Amino acid sequence: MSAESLQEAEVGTPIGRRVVLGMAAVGAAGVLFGSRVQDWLGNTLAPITARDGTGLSSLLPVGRFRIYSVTGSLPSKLAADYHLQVDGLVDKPFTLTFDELTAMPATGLTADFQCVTGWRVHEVPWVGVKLRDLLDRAGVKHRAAGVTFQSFDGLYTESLSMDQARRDDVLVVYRMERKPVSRNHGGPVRLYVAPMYGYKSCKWLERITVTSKVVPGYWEVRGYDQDAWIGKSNGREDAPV
Ligand SMILES: Nc1nc2c(c(=O)[nH]1)N[C@H]1C(S)=C(S)[C@@H](COP(=O)(O)O)O[C@H]1N2
Ligand SMILES: [Mo]
Repeated sequence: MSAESLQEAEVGTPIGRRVVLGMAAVGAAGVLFGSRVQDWLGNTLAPITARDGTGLSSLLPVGRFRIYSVTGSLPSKLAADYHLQVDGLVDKPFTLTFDELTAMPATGLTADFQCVTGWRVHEVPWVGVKLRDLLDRAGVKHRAAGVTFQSFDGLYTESLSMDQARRDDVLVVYRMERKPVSRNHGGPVRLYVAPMYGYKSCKWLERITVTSKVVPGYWEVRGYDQDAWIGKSNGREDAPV
């Protein structure tokens, strides 16, 4: 797919001034809320919405998902201006344009998306490049043990162990629900970690860094589990989902 056709698809999502102001307020509340994440994990009686600390969704009704951004705003980047950097403990660090990324072998996967606060979107079609393929292209050094993801929102980070990062169902995604990944959903490129809660799926992805240890991400330093297996982490011991 060309960057031009994506640009066309990405325009036309105006966010009014009132909505932007509202999002800033929600974002600030979300940051405060984050420090109390352990409280709500123990409080199963609270309504889901009361535990939804980073949601912008009441302000942005956009289909089946809720839209999250810990910064309280939604960064924007055209596919034509996009770069993905892969670096750290690798033999050959590199940077890809959007077209170079989408020219790599693609993987499609239809799977659920679930936030740790309880909402779930069933059977989402995702298309992207296996994270493993990007790691192999860079040549991971033997002593590497973790992979960190950085967002061009300037704040959000996430991480996986090397074993988790090399799974078949961990994708660097540029299509979601049969469309280019929208700005709201972290476009032009986001991560999708199928077996884990949504906070692992870093939006507005711009950098993948191989590290000697697993470095806790934005929500991990605020109390979420590093290993975010759906139904088996963050205080939940459900049957397999
Ligand atoms: N950059 C960034 N990525 C992020 C988040 C965020 O706030 N900022 N929120 C995470 C959480 S908690 C969830 S559930 C999903 C939500 O994805 P969506 O906004 O596309 O529904 O994004 C994840 N990735
Ligand atoms: Mo989430």
